[in-house]
Amino acid sequence: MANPYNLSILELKQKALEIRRDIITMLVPAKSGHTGGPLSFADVGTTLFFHELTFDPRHPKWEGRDMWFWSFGHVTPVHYSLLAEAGFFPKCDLLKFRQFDGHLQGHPSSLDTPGVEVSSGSLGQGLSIAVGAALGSRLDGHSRRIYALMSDGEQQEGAIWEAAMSAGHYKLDNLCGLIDYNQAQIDGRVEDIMGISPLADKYRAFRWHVIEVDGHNFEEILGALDEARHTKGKPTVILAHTIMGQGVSFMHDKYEWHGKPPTKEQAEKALAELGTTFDEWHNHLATSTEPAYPQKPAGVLA
Ligand SMILES: Cc1ncc(C[n+]2csc(CCOP(=O)(O)OP(=O)(O)O)c2C)c(N)n1
Repeated sequence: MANPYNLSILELKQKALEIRRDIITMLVPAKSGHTGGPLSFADVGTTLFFHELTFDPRHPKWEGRDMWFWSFGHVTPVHYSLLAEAGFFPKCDLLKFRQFDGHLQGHPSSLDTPGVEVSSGSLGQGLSIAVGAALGSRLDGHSRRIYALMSDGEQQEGAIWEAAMSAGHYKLDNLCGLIDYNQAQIDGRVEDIMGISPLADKYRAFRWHVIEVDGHNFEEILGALDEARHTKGKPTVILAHTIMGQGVSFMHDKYEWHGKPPTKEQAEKALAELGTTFDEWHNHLATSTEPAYPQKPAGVLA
């Protein structure tokens, strides 16, 4: 089992930059959608898709794949960009985000989009689904790993804690939770709206192994994913400390960017900071009409 890209840290940094360019560019024609959370999760997401997960984009339902359940559904700009960059569909599709003639809905739909394991948007459900998949995989004797991608705001949902209790009780060491801990949510700071700290202690009390990392430091993210894979007898959760809007100075740590897209002018400013222009990156996406398949597919074609 291996990731089909297996990028180096230098390559991961470049890919994360491209993911941020995709996010900003696709939000302009959409005229709606989320910007802040996708930018904060871009580095963790890139590490997962381009170093950690086992999958074959030619065969999204390949039996040998790892499974990732995207519980905070609203961050579709980063979710779809990762899937497109990884080859699940052509990158030009990103320009049809949230439009009637595209397959990329505002919140992810497993019926419409290859690589979306489960539809989401209603916060707090992904960990329960992941626990079921982890138990099922264990029953089947399958060695795949299960990843539950969550946000900090959604830790306020009660269902998370029933699922966390089950995962600890059943010692699901094939399960890894990742939390985008950017301290921001839809209308303010998480600690002001409904405090979730001490989050690490809470998960430890529910019998999880807890790792805290700087979610913009690739060495730390890689180290944590490796440690999670080697942790036996309990599930692992990685608290990735991130910054809302990371990569764009005027969005940095501003919860106001939770759920609005940039205007064309704001996108130009953001893309200049990301080393390109709107026209250049839009043209790059528009002309990428074939899926970017990996040179070494992990799956059935290997
Ligand atoms: C069950 C449920 N309640 C409320 C919402 C509305 N909602 C959408 S995003 C969001 C904030 C969640 O916080 P977080 O995911 O940490 O936000 P981000 O870091 O992306 O700003 C809320 C309350 C929802 N999608 N689902």
